[in-house]
Amino acid sequence: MRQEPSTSRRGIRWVRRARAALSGLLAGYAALAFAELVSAFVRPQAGPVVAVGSAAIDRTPASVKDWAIRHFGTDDKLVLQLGILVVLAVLAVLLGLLALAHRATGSAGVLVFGVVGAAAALSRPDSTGAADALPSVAGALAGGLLLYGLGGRPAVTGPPDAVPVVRPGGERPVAADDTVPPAATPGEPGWDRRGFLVAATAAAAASTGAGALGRSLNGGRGRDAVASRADVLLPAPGSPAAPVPAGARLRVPGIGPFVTPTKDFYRVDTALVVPKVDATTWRLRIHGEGVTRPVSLSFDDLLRRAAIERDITLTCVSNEVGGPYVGNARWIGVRLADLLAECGVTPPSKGGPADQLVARSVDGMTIGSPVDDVMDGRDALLAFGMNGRPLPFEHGFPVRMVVPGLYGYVSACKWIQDIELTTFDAYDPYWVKRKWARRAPVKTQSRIDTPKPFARPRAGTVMVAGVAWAQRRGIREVEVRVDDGPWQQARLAAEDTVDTWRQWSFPWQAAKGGHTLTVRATDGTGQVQTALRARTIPDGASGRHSVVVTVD
Ligand SMILES: Nc1nc2c(c(=O)[nH]1)N[C@H]1C(S)=C(S)[C@@H](COP(=O)(O)O)O[C@H]1N2
Ligand SMILES: [Mo]
Repeated sequence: MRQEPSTSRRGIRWVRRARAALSGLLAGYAALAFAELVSAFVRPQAGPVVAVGSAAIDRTPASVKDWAIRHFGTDDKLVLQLGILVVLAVLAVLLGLLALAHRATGSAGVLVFGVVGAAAALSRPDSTGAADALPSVAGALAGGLLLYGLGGRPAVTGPPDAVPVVRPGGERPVAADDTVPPAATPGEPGWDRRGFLVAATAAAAASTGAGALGRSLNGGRGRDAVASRADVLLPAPGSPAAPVPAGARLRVPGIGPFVTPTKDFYRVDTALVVPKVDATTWRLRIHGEGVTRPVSLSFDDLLRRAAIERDITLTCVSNEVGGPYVGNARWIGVRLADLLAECGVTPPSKGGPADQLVARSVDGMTIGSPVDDVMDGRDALLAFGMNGRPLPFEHGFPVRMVVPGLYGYVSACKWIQDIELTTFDAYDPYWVKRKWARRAPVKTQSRIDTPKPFARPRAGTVMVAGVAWAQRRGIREVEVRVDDGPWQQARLAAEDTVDTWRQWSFPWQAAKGGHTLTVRATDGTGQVQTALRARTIPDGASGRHSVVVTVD
């Protein structure tokens, strides 16, 4: 048949393309695997995916970050890393195809990714120096060499185990095993099919081995930290939290628990790899303007101080009206104000030179709080315990700040290692550089936990219930409105403290049909929660939570 040759040529072209694409993917895989291995000798955070992901997080506009948090919640980091991997896979395939036509150029393209990864790693605020570039560079070299090698043309077009035999008489090389299919089609560059398969399999196996070794070494790095956490004995607080009043917990099905279980406590941070800090080597430095007696404290130094225990509701500025980024926990730690006073710090309202306290974490986060707020008598904590246990790594082990009444991004530095006294004029911390407000006290808010949006309760008495919070001011009243009806008093659970949220419930005589339930709170100063809607940026969402239900 006439068509046959052209059909098989087309077939060969496709085989070559498929091989090239596979070579690209393998090169990308090898690059990431070897980068993982090398990162185990530098720091896991210096690995290219984490470095590029973190650099992307740092550069994400506030609105996109908000969108990501809204849509993916705490999974936003997983989604980001998967996204990076998908993009890398596509680019790897393209580089493989490029290498088919321009072997050196395609292979060199892999090195460009190494440069990008290295630049990202070096640009991180927690970068510890030039070594952070090594994982990306080493990975890219491995990937580039592999792509070059897989595109290579062996000396003869036989399978690699078909050792060419050159007879003394000078005959032409012959394949040692003539059952092997004939050598690659003339003109096709590179390995024959079997040679390619062997080389590709070997490369995949070596990469998998390198990556697995890197993984396990990286995992091992955290062992000291895990051991140090297991060894922590929380001190009995000299000033325990008053027991939560029995009336503070409502028994309404569907309402969030008064104390948020640690495993359900929201998590918001920029860390792609949760920092694992060894408490035995951890230190906290306090220094800066007006600090007449700077100190560097160990974890044991902190544990030896008088501990206090407090119930404090923590809120994220990214929480939408009705959103989940708010939680209430029992914290144990030391009073930050006492420590600051011992260091000679005077709040600006009493003539001190520094009005901003900048907390720095081991992962380079900076969080600025007003010195006046931290020292005004509220229970601002350097916390090492949460709900009776040492802080979980996700929530800042070994030590974090917790300041009642301020959103987390201006107060609640996790994995803290440094406190610097400075001024708002002199320094903008991480989120302020990204257009969030310098000062952000928590806004009065209330939320309907039950019924859920679009629920279909039966007509009759329906329990509407939820929480309301206005840390520092407390909650005085909660009201519910059905459709455009009058505001009606909800029953308030007992108050634990002004720094904790308050549960409320409202027995609603529900008539059939569609209804909108709306809630509003009044804080301890008599201020009614505003109906004015504000976005989360720059200083927290406002407006009232509504839930639409259909009564059957
Ligand atoms: N080191 C560090 N601390 C941080 C953050 C962060 O990104 N990095 N995020 C802050 C924000 S925005 C909030 S709301 C709280 C959340 O604390 P949680 O994750 O324990 O709930 O941590 C704060 N502390
Ligand atoms: Mo936050």
